Amino acid sequence: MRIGIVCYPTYGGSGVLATELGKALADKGHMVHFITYQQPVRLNAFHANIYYHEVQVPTYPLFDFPPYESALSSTMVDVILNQKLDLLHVHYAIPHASTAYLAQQIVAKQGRHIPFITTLHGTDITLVGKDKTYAPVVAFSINESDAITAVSNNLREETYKSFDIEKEISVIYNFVDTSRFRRRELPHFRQAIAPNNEKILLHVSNFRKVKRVPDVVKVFAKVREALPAKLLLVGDGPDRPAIECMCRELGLCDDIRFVGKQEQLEDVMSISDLFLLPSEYESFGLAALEAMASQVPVLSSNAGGLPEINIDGQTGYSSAVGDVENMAANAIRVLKDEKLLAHLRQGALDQALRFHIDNIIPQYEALYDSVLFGE
Ligand code: GMT
Repeated sequence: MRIGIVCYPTYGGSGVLATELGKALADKGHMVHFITYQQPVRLNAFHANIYYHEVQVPTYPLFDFPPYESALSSTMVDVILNQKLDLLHVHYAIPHASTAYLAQQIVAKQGRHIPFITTLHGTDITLVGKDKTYAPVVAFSINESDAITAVSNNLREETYKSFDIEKEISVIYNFVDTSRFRRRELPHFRQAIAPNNEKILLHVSNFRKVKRVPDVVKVFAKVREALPAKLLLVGDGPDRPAIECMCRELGLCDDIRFVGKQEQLEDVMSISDLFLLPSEYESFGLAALEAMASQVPVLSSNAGGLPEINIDGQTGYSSAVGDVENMAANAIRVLKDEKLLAHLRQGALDQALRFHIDNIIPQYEALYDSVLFGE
């Protein structure tokens, strides 16, 4: 098939997932055309079946807000017609579903039918999407999609609760490439971070309010009182300056390391002992799944789709949102008990294998077939 993929090309989970999906489809012989405003971060090697089409957004003195959506729809039209795409798969509803709808209408005038599939990822529904500034366009364009998928049951339910959706939303879970995310011994790296064999806790996010990064630091402060430990904070975002202040105020600067955005996430995961994800909401929690594949147990909140991924007592533990005491108690218990840590490590790996890329890609291919051929 000739598949157009539209996504955010940044470090966010939806862009990562869309890029990994495109790479896997290309490996299976499909022609994949990425249409984005910059090269997706995980699209970092040449592949004969992958094409990248950059959306150019010209500036003009009249534009306080250059019309990105129009540029994106026009680029979609160009790629659909010139690359003879069979279908479009757009990730994150805003604005990709409405721009796909517009492109579909434009090429229809030229006698071409192009179906589009919308994959809902999380805040496109639960936070930004249902804001009344966007809601009518989001609801309309989801309903106009030829197929709709959500990355967890929880997100599917949230979408039906938030919008008047007339169509079936299929759940296709996110996936992980367990040959890339697997635990490897990296003694030099580990030694550099934890020279006295301290336990290593890890958090990866875009440092937005919904991630509750202050809870990560509060949990770590309690762990640090109980045992020698280091905290790695991966990623960047609006809350980072406040978190840096918090570390200074708590006198934890020597034990907390901000490592910024990381491409070699699998290495960071390989040296970690526990992954912390105390989010206010998480449709899925892709980074938690990547941690599990690296045999890192997860301590998460029980918000959104997280209980579908992180099974309490098997792959880690889950706590109520904001229950820092409970999360810290779990962390201390796990880190002090090597047997329990080993049990959770194995549980995490077993769970990650259920979300193995090879189990999920055929579900997308079957969906494409059903959209194109009604099978
Ligand atoms: O909302 C975000 O944090 C960004 C968004 C994205 O586009 O990366 O993340 C969402 O999609 C990911 C991939 O499906 C999920 O793993 C995240 O749980 C989800 N984030 C939220 O629901 C907050």
